[in-house]
Amino acid sequence: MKIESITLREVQMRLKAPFETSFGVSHHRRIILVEVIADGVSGWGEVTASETPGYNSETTDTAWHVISDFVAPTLIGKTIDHASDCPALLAAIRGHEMAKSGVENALWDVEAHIKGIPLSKLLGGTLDEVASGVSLGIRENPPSLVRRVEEELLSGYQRIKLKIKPGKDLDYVAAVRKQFPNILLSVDANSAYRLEDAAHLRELDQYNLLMMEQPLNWDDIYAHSKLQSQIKTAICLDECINNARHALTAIELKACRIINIKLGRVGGHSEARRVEEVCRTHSIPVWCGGMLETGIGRAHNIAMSTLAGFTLPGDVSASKRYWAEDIIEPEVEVTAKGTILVPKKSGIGFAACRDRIEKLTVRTNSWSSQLTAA
Ligand code: OSB
Ligand code: MG
Repeated sequence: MKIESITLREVQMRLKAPFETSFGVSHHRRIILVEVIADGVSGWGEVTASETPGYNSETTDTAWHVISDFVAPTLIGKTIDHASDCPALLAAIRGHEMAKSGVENALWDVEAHIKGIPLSKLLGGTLDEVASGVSLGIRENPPSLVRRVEEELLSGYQRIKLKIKPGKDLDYVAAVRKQFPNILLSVDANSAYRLEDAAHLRELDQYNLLMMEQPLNWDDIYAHSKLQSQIKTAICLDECINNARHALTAIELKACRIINIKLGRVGGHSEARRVEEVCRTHSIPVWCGGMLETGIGRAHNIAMSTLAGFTLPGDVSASKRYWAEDIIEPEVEVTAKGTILVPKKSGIGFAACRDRIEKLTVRTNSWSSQLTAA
């Protein structure tokens, strides 16, 4: 595959409803879409960085800078056999996994189109439908959260995850658990607690939670190993895991019993497959996390979730939960039993709506191999 052009577009999209986590409230998204053309075939990727560095250290603007000044100039004009050759070419760029992931994943879409197979198959996936759960933002009071949970359960979602932070935790979880004694329920703290809060977090043990996601510092695997030995609830690491080495470290330190894989956070499909393999080999279940993506990112998440290690429902839900109108055709839909059917068309299996993307675009940058040919 000769990488002939790379185009970045920043699209701005308003969320249907604000989404509150322990690190802030998100009302609208600034998302970078990546289109790569190789051997005349177009592929799409999405950069999952947030607008602020509250989840991890990347932002929409750091990703724009890193792709524009380092990733695109390195790749343009290069010929590679497989999208999986991409990480080696980008190895000199430290960190910035989300920036690299947006570009690498577009190449995976191209490769699947060239081969005429769904991306899920190119990745080695085996499932033809994936289990879907939802992540619910922090609410003003427990009763309003209980109402939201009920709506999502009626739509069929298989697992409910509640965002928590100090002061908005025990009462909320207790209210939901009381109303729904048997559902798969988990919590996500996005690094809002400290090891000194262990006794407080142990209170959550009584609610039979599937997991407690990323309670402690975003970059501290060791502290999670100390906490896991003090609580019964399984810890799931999100923010801490940027690659397969981190996953192995966390597993060997017994810092978690579950891992959430996010494509952007680990740098793209190549590394995500390695994380899945490490976890599967050590009998650690994985599931696909979400970053309030457009349909392009959702499509990549669906393809990844077909790998054998993804045995728990993910945070990949219907387009209409987030967007009045998504930028792909068809939109992502969820069945009454809470599953997403894996597309059988080639590539990501959803078409990017160019007209709509054009209307939402606020800036572009592009590279073409003709211009850089020596
Ligand atoms: O920690 O999983 C997270 C959204 C933004 C940043 C971090 C997280 C989330 C979510 C949303 O939980 C999941 C989704 O996209 O539905
Ligand atoms: Mg999380």
